[in-house]
Amino acid sequence: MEKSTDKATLSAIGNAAKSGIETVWDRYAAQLPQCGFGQTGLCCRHCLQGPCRISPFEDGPKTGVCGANADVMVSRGLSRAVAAGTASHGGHAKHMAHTLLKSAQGKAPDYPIKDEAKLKAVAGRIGVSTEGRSINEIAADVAKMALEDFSERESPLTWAATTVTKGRVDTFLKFGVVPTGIDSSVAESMHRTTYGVDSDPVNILLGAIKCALADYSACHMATDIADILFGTPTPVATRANLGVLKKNAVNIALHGHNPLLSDIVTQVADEKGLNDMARAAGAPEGLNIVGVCCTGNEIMMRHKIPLATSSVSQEAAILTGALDAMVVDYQCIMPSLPGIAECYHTRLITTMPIAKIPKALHIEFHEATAKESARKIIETAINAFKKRDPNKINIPDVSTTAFAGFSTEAIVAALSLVNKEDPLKPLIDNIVAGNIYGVCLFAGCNTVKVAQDANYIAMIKELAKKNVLILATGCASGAFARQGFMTPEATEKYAGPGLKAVLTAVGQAAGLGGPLPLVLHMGSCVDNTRASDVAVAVANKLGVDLHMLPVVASAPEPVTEKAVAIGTWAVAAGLPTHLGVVPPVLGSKVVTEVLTSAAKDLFGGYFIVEPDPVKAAEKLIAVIGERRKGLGLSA
Ligand code: BF8
Ligand code: SF4
Repeated sequence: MEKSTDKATLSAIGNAAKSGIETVWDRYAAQLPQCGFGQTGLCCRHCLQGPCRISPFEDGPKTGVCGANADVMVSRGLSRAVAAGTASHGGHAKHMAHTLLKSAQGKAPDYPIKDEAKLKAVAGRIGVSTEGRSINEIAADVAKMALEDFSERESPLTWAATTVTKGRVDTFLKFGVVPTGIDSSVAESMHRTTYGVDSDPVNILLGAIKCALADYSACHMATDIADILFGTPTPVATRANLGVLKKNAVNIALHGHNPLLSDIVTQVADEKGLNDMARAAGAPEGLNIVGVCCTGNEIMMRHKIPLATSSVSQEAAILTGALDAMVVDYQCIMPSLPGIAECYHTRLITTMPIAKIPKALHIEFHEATAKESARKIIETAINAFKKRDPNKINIPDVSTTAFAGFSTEAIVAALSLVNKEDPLKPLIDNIVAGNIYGVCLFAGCNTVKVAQDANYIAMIKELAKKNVLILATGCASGAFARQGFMTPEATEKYAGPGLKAVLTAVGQAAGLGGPLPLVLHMGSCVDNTRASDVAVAVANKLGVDLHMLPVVASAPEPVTEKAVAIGTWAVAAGLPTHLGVVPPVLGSKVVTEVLTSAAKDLFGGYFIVEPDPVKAAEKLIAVIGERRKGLGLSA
């Protein structure tokens, strides 16, 4: 099977093969054929009487030992995946909220509030008064309200209730899926899916949706606080792919998710002393910070840091032989990394107490002494550089320009150059006129189950041709960045005439002298909420609800439980949501039917599972057409 469409990744895997180093693709091959029970969701290990499996054939068992049938097993499994995703985004958001509080209390001096306007905007939205109060007083109240969203409360979560349309809130109330606590939603999901609790598959799925809405709240909170502490992104030009590693610099990759670590390391890497130290160690170009995965998106948008790679190809950064340290926090970090680093001089540095990996070097990162920890990390990388083996260095000469940093605020600012009084009007007018046929948000990961980036490339070409505006986050951003789709040239090459005209008009108003890039990079996975903010603003302005908009989402190469949680809240938000990999639900007719059809009657959104990318694009275009007709627009 083809492993990747990306030349740089293939070159790095080639290095691995020559040196006898195993990569994710070799480990996948060793797993084949994967278990059919697991693939269809028909196994359960929720109690010690198991594991139980249900036979998809006539003659095998139709229930587990306790009597759980296929529908119960599959819905419980899916619900637990959503809960795990929510716990991850919740952990990230809570970490941010605690740091904001410490910042406000003067206990985290390395985290001053950078974006006071964003702080005041968030405060205004959630009802924290700003009149005559100091920034730290406001920040402390915002942080406390954020922390209150984690435990069980009587009213809906602040970060859910204040960020969606009134219509959505009513729908969520009607179906009893309003979350009342982020952590408590995770706990409730674990409770109701343990041995002998919820055995009604539809009720279990509604529970999963409630938990997914808690995930949404956590994502939105994480984005808000990241902007408050580190600045709201504005468009920047940088580069992407492994060619951003430099032979003559100390290369440090920041990998994981939370900007609490990566932003500080990036800031400290600008210090002259550390760059002098790198030069004295024999690296004439000093320090070179690069990003990997979502934290890579965070520092790409805020600091123009180039994105080396992402997701399924994370090992490739080490396989260049030129990476001196890979610094990680949490989530999506393959446990294989230290084993690969060991074949080179690379130091794999873990930083979080909940995310250690044997054989990695652990330098614990504390908010109170953040910059000090960051300096120690960088010094470790410089020392590792001295041990580089020149014979092992093989950096693929592959990288491309990528424009990033299209936050909601940046998009509104660009549109206001076209219409100052009413920035959303040009966007809406062009949707109405059909110059923008619809909008597709690409999110999620790369998986070993698809040749890396292949689905993204095939889908974007089809959608752009039909004038669909493309937004991207997470490793979808990584894919489009390294494949050259985040450039004005891609707009010229692939956009249909209507879309090209709009992107050119806005790009020229913004002084770019050409079109905006074909893909608007909205950030990391938690930043999917930036895209939903744009959709909410448009819906509110049109006086309709989200499920009526010609807006769709796609995760063409999904991997993680976080992606499952995000996909589930996208459906609850009313978006038709495409998955390019079949999730483990086919063992249950009820669950499959609810996710792909009945959900539409309840929420307007539903899953479209289609592994063929061209067919998937056609289906999304057809759905956009239906939505347009529903609004009385030309289809
Ligand atoms: O949160 S897209 S592989 S890095 S899960 Fe992970 Fe998937 Fe990448 Fe970011 Ni999102
Ligand atoms: Fe088997 Fe039921 Fe236990 Fe699951 S909960 S392992 S189906 S007995």
